[in-house]
Amino acid sequence: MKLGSISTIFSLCIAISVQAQHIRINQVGYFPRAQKIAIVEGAKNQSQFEICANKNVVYRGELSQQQAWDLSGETLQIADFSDFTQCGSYTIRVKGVEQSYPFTIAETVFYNVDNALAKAFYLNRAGIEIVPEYAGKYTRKAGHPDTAVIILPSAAGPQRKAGEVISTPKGWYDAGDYNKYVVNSGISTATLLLAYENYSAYFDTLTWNIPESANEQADLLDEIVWNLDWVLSMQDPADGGVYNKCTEAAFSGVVMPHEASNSPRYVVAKGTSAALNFAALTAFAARIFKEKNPEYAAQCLSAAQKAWQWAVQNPHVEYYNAKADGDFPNIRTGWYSDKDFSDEFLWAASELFIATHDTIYVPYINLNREFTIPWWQSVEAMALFSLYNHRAEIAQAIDTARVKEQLLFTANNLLVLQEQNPYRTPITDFPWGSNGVMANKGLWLLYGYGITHNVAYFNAALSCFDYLLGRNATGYSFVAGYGSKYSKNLHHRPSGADGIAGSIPGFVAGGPNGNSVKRDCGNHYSTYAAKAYYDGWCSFTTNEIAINWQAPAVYVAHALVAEYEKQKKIKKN
Ligand code: 9MR
Repeated sequence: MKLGSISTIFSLCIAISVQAQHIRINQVGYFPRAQKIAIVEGAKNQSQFEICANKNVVYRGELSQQQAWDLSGETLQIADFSDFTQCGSYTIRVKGVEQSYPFTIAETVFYNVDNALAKAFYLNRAGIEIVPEYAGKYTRKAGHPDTAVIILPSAAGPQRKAGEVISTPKGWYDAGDYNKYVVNSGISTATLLLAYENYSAYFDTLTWNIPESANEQADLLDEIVWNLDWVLSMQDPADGGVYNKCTEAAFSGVVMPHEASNSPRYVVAKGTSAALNFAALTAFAARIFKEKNPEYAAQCLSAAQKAWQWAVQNPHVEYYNAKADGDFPNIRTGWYSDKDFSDEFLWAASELFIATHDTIYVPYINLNREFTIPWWQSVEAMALFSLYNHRAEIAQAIDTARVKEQLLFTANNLLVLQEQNPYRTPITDFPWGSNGVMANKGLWLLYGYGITHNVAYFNAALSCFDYLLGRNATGYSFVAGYGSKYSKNLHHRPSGADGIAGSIPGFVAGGPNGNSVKRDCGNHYSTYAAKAYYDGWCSFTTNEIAINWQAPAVYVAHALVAEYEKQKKIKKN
C-alpha cells in the first residue's frame, strides 16, 4: 500500500541499531516497474513492513506467512512491494527486527553493476598490461605472455614433439588462478556469445571502456575475441586435437600476474571434452562473425570441423593431469575432467549443424535426454539454447517442437521451485560455484520468458539476480563492490596481491558450497548449506571467482535490463 505522495509523513522511521542483517534485499536495488521482494528473517509476531525514505514511512505492506527453510535453518517472511514504483533511495523496516541496508529504485539501477560485471573479463585478461585509462587504480603489468609454452608428452602430436614450444597467447585467466582451460572457456565464452546473439541491438549500444571500445564492434564481441584468439591457438593444426589447458605446473602463490610469469608454462593432453568444447564454441563464433568478419568466421568454422573430426576419432579420451615424466613435471592445477561426452557431442553437433546445415551432425542431436542446468561438465542445454534461436532454419531436420518443450519443461520446474522456496529463488542445492548455477537458472528462465511472454518467468529470473546481489541466506551481495555488504576477500590472485584493500569490483564469488564444510577454512562455515559461505581468501570452495560464473551473471544482468527496456516500450505504446 503506497501512502499518498512520497512526502507523506505517516510515522517516523528512526534507525534503530542498524545491523541490517535480517532483512535480505537486492542491495543494489530494484526497477521501478518490476517485481520487488525483500525477505525478512526471524520477525516474531510481525505482520507488517514499512518502506522509509529519509525518516518518513512512504509505504506499508503485509508480510507473508512465516515459512521455515531447512537449508538455512531460518524462519522467513516475504515483503512484496512490487506496487511501490516511486524512484528514490529507501530502507525497509520491520518492527522488532531492524532496518535494512539502503537500496535504490531507479530505471538505471543496474547500470553500474552490469558494467562492472562485464568489465571483469578485461581485468582478468592474460598477456596484456591493464592500464589506468581502463582500469583506474586496478592497473597491473602484463603477465603470462604464453609465447613459449612447452608441449608435454601427453600433448605431443605428429608434428609437435614433447619439449618443443608453441605460442598460445591472450585469453582470460580462468579464475583465481593464472591458468587457461579450454573446457571451461567453452561454456563461458559461448554464454557470452549467446548473450550477444539474443541481445545484439542492446549490446551494440553499450561500452564499458576497454582498449577496443573505439572500434566499430560491440565491446562484448571485442572481449570475446580476446579469449577466442587464445582458444583457437590451443588446437594442434596437424590433427585437429585440442589441448586441455595452458598451465603452470602448480598453482602460484598470491602474487601479481607478472610476478608469477617466470614459471614455465605447459600445454597438457588433448582430450575429447576439450575438442568438443572447442568445436562448439568456434562453430558458434563462426555464425556470430559471419557477416562482421568473414575471414575470422571461416577460420573458426574450419577449426571447429577439424576438432569435431578429432573427437569422432577419439570419442573417449578423458583428461588426467600429467604425471612427472623425465624432465617434465607433475601437473597439479585444475582438472575439468569428464567421463560422459554425450552432452559435449550433442552441443558441438548442434552448433556445427546450425553453422553448416550438414546432416552428418543430426544423429548426435538427441533431444530425448535429460537437460540439466548448464555447467562446465554438462553442456547439453547449451545446444537447446542455440537450436531454439535457429529453429526456423533447422526445422526440417530437427524436432524444434521438442526443443521448445525441453526448454519449457525446465523453465516450469524452476518456476515451481521458486514459488515454493522461502526466498522465492529457485534453489535446492549448493554445489561448488552455486552462484553460477543460480545465474544459469536465470538465463534459462529468460528463455521461458522469451518463449511465453509470461512475466512470471521474467520475475523469477529477476529473483536469481536479486539472489546474487543479497537476497540470500548469507546476506552478502556476491558481486565485489556492489551493495552494502559485499564479498571483499575473493579468492582471486590479483585482488589478493595488488595491495589495494578489498577485491577488484565486479567479480562474482562462487557462492555457498554445501560440501565445503571444514574443507579449506577451518570452522568458518555454517552447517546449513545455504549459508556455507565464507568471505575469506582461504575459501577457494566458496569465494573464488571464475569465468563460468561471471559469464552467466553478465548474461542475466544485461538480459534483464534489455527485457525491461522492451517492456517499458510496450507499456508506453
Ligand atoms: O568449478 C570447478 C568445480 O566444479 C570443481 O568441483 C572444482 C574441483 O575440481 O574445480 C572448479 O574449477 C576450478 C579449476 O579446477 C581451476 N581454476 C579454478 C576453478 C574454480 O574454482
